[in-house]
Amino acid sequence: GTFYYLWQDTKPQSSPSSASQTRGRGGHGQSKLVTQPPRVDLQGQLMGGFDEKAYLVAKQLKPGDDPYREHAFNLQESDRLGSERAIRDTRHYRCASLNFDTDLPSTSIIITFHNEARSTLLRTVKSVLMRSPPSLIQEIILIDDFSSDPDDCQLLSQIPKVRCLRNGRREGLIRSRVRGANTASAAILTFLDSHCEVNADWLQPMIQRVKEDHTRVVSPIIDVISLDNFAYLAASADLRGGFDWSLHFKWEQIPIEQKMARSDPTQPIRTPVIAGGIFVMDKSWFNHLGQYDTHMDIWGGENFELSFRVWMCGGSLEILPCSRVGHVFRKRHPYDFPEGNALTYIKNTRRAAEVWMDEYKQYYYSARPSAQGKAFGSITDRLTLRRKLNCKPFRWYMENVYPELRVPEQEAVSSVLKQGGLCLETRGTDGLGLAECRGIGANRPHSQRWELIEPLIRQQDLCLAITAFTAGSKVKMEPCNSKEPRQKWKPKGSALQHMVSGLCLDSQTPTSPPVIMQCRPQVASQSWEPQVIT
Ligand code: UD2
Ligand code: MN
Repeated sequence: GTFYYLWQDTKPQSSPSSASQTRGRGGHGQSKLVTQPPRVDLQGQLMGGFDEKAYLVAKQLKPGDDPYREHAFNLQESDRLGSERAIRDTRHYRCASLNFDTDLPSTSIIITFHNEARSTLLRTVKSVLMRSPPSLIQEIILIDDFSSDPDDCQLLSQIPKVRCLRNGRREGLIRSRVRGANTASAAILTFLDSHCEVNADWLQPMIQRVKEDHTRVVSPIIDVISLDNFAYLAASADLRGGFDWSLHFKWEQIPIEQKMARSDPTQPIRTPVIAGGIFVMDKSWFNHLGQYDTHMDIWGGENFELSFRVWMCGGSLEILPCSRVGHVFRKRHPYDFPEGNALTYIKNTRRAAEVWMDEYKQYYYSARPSAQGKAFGSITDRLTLRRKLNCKPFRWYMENVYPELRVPEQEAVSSVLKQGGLCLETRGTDGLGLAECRGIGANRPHSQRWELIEPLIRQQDLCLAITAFTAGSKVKMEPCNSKEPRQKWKPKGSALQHMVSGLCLDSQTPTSPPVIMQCRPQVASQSWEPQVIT
């Protein structure tokens, strides 16, 4: 369950002295560098009678204690920062000029935690109160998942709008969030981890998107708060959520085709899965879709289950680049798993795979052989839910939402690519041409034996690639790389279409080397019949 992430740090860093500059003054492009805490009088209103000093002082690191031991981040640094601080406004500058409806609906913020550090928990709550339009915050619901000290939560309920619910036993984050959602009074739910800091205008873009279409489930860009020094670092705006077949979450680059089509950096980014911790969802949509799988325990896997369910049952997932929330990413779990970390992750992800992944679950089991035979409880209710909601098959998800996720290579089937009586063959080191079909046996450099493993058209470790993205460009052979856009092809009728340029493989005349041309159905020079050979 470790996260890895990429960040960019291109914009000028604010110096401590610039923290005193007021926002929006001067009218220069750089005037919104820092997201300010509010003026002191406003803080009084926001925090009510809550005695912040007493709350923090009661639980401080003792001299000589390892600052990483209890929370897997540097507690000393977190405590030193206090309950609020200015952070850099990490959004693209064009985000600041977006407009939102004046009558946006309010939201219930749901934060579940188990033994969170007081300083990070308070900063999370306070950043929400400070950096959100008050009218949008209906309430902040804290679910104390049976932490050792009930006061961690209880004392915070002295802050206006903050409510505290304590579990009578350890439930894990999934059932805790459902408990929070069930008592929420607003029509929109906002989930947060307990060690976050929200950035300027984080909430409006998300509520706006959900208001416009209640089936959207939206996430911010999750900035990185360093677990060592608590520096607030801008995450790259070109990432989305992805995973591998072992159901391990990862951040990945937006596919090149989508990136090229993005002219407006404020536009939402479609994402196959969400990281899981920070998202906004319409409450009735959350309930309609079956909330969460409450037989999942403690931590992990619920983000896949929710993501598959949202996409396959008629909704969508997106990341909104104009909304930024910082989160302390850790390298290990600071808390215990009653059933053990590995078994819990397997149970949860097995449930997600068994309910949602259809025949594709075989790839999950090959990637995670230890999952086979492990207990995962009954999934009857979730299968019934899937049927009742009339959700699409996982194949649809693969084809329409996450085509970049390759299914593991099947034993390759070799075939010739036949055009009339001629066959496509390689010539020399990287050239190509058409020649009389000689059938099998011929080895490189004049091989006619191809393996079509979408998206690649390969001969051993060399793959068919275009040389440029324009009509008339030649094709050649080069070392295979399934991430290389020039090597991505898909069948289109009897033609072979290059996925990114949309152009088709064309032999022109049998004597000239093949090129890519505008696709024309049925034209002989673009027809390539694969014929399996053994
Ligand atoms: C990520 C998500 C997290 C969750 C998880 C997969 C982000 C930023 N974080 O892991 O929200 O989706 O992936 O399950 O996307 N907690 C409890 N009870 C428990 C265990 C945890 O309340 O038994 C709380 C915990 O205090 C925290 C939240 O659940 O507030 C998420 O736990 P985490 O921070 O350890 O998970 P993280 O960020 O590694
Ligand atoms: Mn977290």
